[in-house]
Amino acid sequence: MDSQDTICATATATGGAIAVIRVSGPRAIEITESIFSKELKTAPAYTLHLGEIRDGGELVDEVLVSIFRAPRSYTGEDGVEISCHGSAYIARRIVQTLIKNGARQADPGEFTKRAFLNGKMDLSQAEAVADLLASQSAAAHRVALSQLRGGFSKELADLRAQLLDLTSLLELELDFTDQDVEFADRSRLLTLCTEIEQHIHRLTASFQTGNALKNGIPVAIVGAPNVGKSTLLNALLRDDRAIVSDIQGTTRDIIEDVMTIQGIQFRFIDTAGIRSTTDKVEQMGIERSQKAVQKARIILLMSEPGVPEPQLEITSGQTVIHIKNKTPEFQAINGTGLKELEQQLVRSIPRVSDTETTVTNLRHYEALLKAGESIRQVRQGLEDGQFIDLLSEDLRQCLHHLGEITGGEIVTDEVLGNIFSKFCIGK
Ligand SMILES: Nc1nc2c(ncn2[C@@H]2O[C@H](COP(=O)(O)OP(=O)(O)O)[C@@H](O)[C@H]2O)c(=O)[nH]1
Ligand SMILES: [Mg+2]
Repeated sequence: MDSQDTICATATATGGAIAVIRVSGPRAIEITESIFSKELKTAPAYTLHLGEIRDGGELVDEVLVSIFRAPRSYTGEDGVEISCHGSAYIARRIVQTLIKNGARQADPGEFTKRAFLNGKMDLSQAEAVADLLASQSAAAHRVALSQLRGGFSKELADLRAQLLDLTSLLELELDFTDQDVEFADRSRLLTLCTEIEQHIHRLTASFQTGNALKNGIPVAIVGAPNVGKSTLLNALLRDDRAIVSDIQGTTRDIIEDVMTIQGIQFRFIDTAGIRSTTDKVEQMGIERSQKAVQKARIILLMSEPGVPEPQLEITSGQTVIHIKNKTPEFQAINGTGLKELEQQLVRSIPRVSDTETTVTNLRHYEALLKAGESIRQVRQGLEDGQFIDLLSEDLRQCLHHLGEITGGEIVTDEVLGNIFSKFCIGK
């Protein structure tokens, strides 16, 4: 990718009343002017211009052109946004005309990539742009927006400052070890180190919730055949999603769908009733159910009078909600008790704090795990009375992994490619 290129792409989805074509790069204004009915060269930043787009002699559309000038634009470059009538054909024609006149079709995420390369945002903020576009619930939206606005970046900068403090304290001691003097107070080093370790740990711990919020909290509905699992799924989804019948073994595969309750997205998973069976297909379904149960964050364990709950192995991060169906208190079939169940589901999810960072991105989580491991080694070394010079390498590693998140450290083209190729074209 040549950052000297001028790129263009349609930035809006098809089907709207207007479409917006984005142009960015050193020749953005000049190229647009060459197909526009008015002069734009001297147009000040943030002005709007009504005029016509022509392809050769042919009128394509009457449009509104907005002017942005470097560095005060999304990408940090000169930019133009052309609002035209919302026809996929018109938008395509305008992009083609721009290309004919010297622009290049943008790659997915290329506008945001340029914003990152030009220092308009760090890597974690660029990733938040994609999360924001994909957000399906109020909670996911809130986390993405906070990350986009630099909440996480600020926290990482604080951590970095603490680590640099620790480094200089260590180096101070290193200067004096030659003279056999124990200079810096090891307990002070240890306190600082433990604080950093705990801070990183809090961030990695938030990933479990963060990741679930982004993709929907997995909730498995489990119980013996015929207790009403599929009926409950349909009730929760307000939809006839799963087949309900009084024949045991009706649900043979897992069925899942998402539903947002009070701003939190849940991913409900109806499982095949767990029983011993000789039917090969049903047995496969039961095995899938067991896997789904292992991955679930919440388990709705269903029974009915006279039918016991199946025995399950529950792991520490899982919440179990017991439901006794076909009783006066709960009837999946007519929605009795459903509101209370939904309240219970919402209450079982830790509220996303507005002040504390919630990590939602796997790449960030992995970098934080590595940073946490490095700082643990430093702490261990301090406790064991290891030589200081052996610890500075681990400290450097810790800084390096934190730097990977914001892109402050050198990030490879492969990492960048991975991140931005997931964006849509025009973003
Ligand atoms: N009386 C009553 N019957 C129910 C209720 N929920 C489900 N059923 C019936 O129980 C049978 C099995 O339901 P289904 O949802 O297929 O159970 P699953 O095998 O656990 O998925 C069906 O005949 C349902 O109509 C309920 O709340 N009350
Ligand atoms: Mg079923």
